[in-house]
Amino acid sequence: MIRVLAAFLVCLFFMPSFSQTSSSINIIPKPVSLKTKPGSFKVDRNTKLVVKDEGDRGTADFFSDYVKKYYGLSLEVAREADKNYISFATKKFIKAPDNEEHYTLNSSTNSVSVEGDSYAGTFRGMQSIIQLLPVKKSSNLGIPLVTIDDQPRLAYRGLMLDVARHFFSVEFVKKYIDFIALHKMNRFHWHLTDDQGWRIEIKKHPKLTEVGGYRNGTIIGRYPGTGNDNIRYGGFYTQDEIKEVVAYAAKRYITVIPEIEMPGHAKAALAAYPFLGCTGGPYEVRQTWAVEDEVFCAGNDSVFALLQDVMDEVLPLFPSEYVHVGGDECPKSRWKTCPKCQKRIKDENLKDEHELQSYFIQRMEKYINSKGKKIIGWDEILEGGLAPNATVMSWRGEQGGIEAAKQDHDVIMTPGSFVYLDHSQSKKEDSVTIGGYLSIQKVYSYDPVPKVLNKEQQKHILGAQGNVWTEYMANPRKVEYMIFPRLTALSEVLWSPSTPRSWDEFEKRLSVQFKRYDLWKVNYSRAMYTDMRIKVDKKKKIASN
Ligand code: TNX
Repeated sequence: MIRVLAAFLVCLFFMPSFSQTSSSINIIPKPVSLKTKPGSFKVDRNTKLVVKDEGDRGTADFFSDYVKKYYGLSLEVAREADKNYISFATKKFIKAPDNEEHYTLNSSTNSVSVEGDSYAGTFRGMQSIIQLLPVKKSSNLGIPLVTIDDQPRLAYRGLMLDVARHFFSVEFVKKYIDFIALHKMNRFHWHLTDDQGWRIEIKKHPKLTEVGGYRNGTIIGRYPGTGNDNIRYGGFYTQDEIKEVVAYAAKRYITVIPEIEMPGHAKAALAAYPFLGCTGGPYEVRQTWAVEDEVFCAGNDSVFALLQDVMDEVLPLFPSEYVHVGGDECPKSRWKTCPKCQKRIKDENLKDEHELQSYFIQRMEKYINSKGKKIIGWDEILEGGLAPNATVMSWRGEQGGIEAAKQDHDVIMTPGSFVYLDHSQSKKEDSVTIGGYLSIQKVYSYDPVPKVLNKEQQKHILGAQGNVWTEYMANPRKVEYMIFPRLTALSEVLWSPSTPRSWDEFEKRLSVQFKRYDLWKVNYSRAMYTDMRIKVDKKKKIASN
């Protein structure tokens, strides 16, 4: 007995205790090719971060900030070193590489080096080094010896945040962008306007934020609610703050795509400028959730003039080639009884209000295209005819995306049943959510490229995105809880080859990632384990009956 106990204690002592050894590499998303050797590289205070090209400086800075923040170690950046260094280098290409986020990573006892095909590739490779570090604060910072050759499967790997239903500070938005970066994702879709709030300063039309940025209360509980808190709520980002966020994201090779909703989800704008609606108001910024009947009037040219002014200020703030114009959930009831809208239908020879919606989007697309940018719209923009150059975000399942790809349009997949991170992640959720049930296993099982499309059509699937609608997320802790761990599963769906893929193998790496969440001090859901326990208990019960 004593011998058994002694053997157990010896085992415990030698157990890696969540630090990584060459036999347990837990990188998520899983690299395309990974080889390990015994041994490790030790990071210590004398380790230099070598950067030969100033373009890789930001990557070294991100790494040194991370090591300082989570392990309390300050590392110096240097031009060169002959031993004990981590180098970040980018290949110089004559022509643009096929997959610019490709990188290689090699570690030896002497050094660690990442080489990217582009600065972005080098940055993504640096994220793999981060994932090779121990998940507990430790003075022994070992990096296992590996050879990695890696690149993403999909070019568009996004996460959206709705800041209209609830407002989030610049500080949290930056943190959110870091979460995206830490998962090797590259798009931040910023849902900036909706019925419940207009969140971006427009200098020519200041009331959009002065009035549209605030509501006089919010419903309590799940829609339709048990009352209203009657507390004034709101906020907005100044254009300087927007620039700050865009620059912060760019340093992480993340593109920010703004969304300005039209013709529906516009009540906050109507409250600010009532002439924008069909009835002329008065309107209030919406205090409850669900779909709103009051929308932008499609028969009034002044509406288009104002929205063009908005675009004149929004487009230059975002280097993104895309602006998202919404297009979803636009009830047609007001248009049906609005003389101006009906006149427009007649004058433009439109069949019905669905075609009027297409007219609206196409007119805005023309303007946006003339400024050198492209539009993205939710899949409702297919109804009544797709705008000629539009990219479709398919959210009501995949059908809209499939249809758009067949019509030769680019597509971003965001189907509710796989990537809506506002849905419950447990059948017994302990806080209010919008409903539904989206387990992490289901997210992990997703393949954004539909098999019903042929090879050419599949090329139109740029990638996919997780959507975070915040009706029931009133603070950052709740957002963290809803995205973790499902975001981690999504990152692998987007980056790693679709085969082989095994939930059981992923789950082992994920259990280590949970420790990393602890290191980051983020809030996350453990529903995955409690739900499994419920399943096991149920099975046991059935077996014993
Ligand atoms: C539908 S997805 C919406 C949002 C809601 C969301 C809640 C989409 C284009 N529109 O306005 O917040 O459902 O899950």
